[in-house]
Amino acid sequence: MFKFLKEKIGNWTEKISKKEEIVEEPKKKEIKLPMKFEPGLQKYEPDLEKLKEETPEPGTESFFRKIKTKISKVKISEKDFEIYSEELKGLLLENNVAYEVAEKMIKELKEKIVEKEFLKKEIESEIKDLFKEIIEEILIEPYDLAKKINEKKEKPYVVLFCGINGTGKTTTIAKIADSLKKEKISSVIAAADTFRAASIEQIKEHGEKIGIKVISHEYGSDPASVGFDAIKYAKKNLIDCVLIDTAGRMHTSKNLIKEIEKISKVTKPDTKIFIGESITGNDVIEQARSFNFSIGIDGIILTKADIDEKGGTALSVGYVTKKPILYLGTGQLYAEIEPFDKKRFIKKLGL
Ligand SMILES: Nc1nc2c(ncn2[C@@H]2O[C@H](COP(=O)(O)OP(=O)(O)O)[C@@H](O)[C@H]2O)c(=O)[nH]1
Ligand SMILES: [Mg+2]
Repeated sequence: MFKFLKEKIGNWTEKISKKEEIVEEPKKKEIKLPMKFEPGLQKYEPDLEKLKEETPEPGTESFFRKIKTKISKVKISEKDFEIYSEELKGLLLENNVAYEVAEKMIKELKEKIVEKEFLKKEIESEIKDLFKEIIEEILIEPYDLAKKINEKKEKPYVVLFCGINGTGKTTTIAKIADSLKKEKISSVIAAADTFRAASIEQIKEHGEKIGIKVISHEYGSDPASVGFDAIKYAKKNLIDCVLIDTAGRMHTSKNLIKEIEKISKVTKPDTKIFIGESITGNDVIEQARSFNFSIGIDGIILTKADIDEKGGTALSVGYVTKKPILYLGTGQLYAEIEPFDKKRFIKKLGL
C-alpha cells in the first residue's frame, strides 16, 4: 500500500546525507612531554626545545590522531526538512491521508528529526522507525466485539450499522453474523433497510446461507420498529446479539439522518458501527464525521481493503473521529473480514 513511503524515505535520506555530513572530530592526541635529565638539578624536567620540534602546527594532519574508522553523522536542518516534507505531504495526500492527519504526521516527524544527529548508516531505518511510531500513535486500539457481547449480562447486545449506499453494510453484517456464529455467539439480523429495492431479499438470502434468522417488515415500513421487533425476538429466544442493517443514506440528507437518529433512539444500541469504503479517501472521512456527529459512532469497519492500494483512509478516519477501526473487509466471501491489527496494518504499508 504505502510502498511509496519506503522509497521516499530511502531517497530522501540519501539526499540529506549527501548534503550535510558531520565527521566527528577524533579525540585530541595526548601529548607526552619529552623529558631530559638535568644533572645539575638531579631531576627530570621537560625538554622544551624538543617539545617545540615535535609539536606540529595546529590544523596539520598529524596534530590530531587520525582514526581509521570515520563516524559520519548527519544532521537534518529545518530548511532541508521543509523542502522534503512538502514532497512527503503531497505523497500522503495522494494516498488518501486526510490533510489534517498529514500535517500532524509531518509536524511530529519534524519534532523527532530536525536538528538531531543521526548516524549516516542508520538514518534511513531510524526515520522509518520514527514514522512507524507516529502511525502507531495515530491508530486507535480496536475493541473486541465478541468479547463485548459476551461481557454484557442483559442480552441481547445490539449493534447498529450505518453508512452510505453501496459501501458494503449488508455484506459486512452477514460476515459478522457468520463469524460470531463460529464463536458460538447467536445473533438475529434486523432488515431495517426498508427503503432500497431488493434489500430485504438480499439480507434474507444471506441469512439462509449462514443459518441466521432475519426479522423483516414490508418495504416502506418504519425501520426503527423492525429493529425493535428484532430485539423483542432476541429477548424471547435468548439470542445474544441483534445486528441492525440500515438503508444507505447520504450523510448530507437531513431526513435520512433524522431517520437513523430515530432508529438509534428506539433500539438503544450497545455499539454503533460506521461502515465505509477504504477506497474513497476523503469522502469517507466526511461521512464518518457526520454520522459521528448525528448518532455518535463507536467503531468503524472499512470495506474493500482488498482493492485499496493506498492505505491512507484507515489512517485518517480513525484519527479524525477518534474511533477505532474494528475490521477490514477484504473481499466478497463471508470469511473475508479481518480484525484490524495495528502492527499488521503498518507492515502492510510497507514500513
Ligand atoms: N471487494 C470487496 N467487495 C465488497 C466488500 N464488501 C462488500 N463488497 C461488495 O460491495 C457491494 C455492495 O455491498 P452491499 O453489502 O450491498 O452494500 P450496502 O449498500 O452498504 O448494504 C457488493 O457487490 C458487495 O459484494 C469487500 O470487502 N471487498
Ligand atoms: Mg444494504
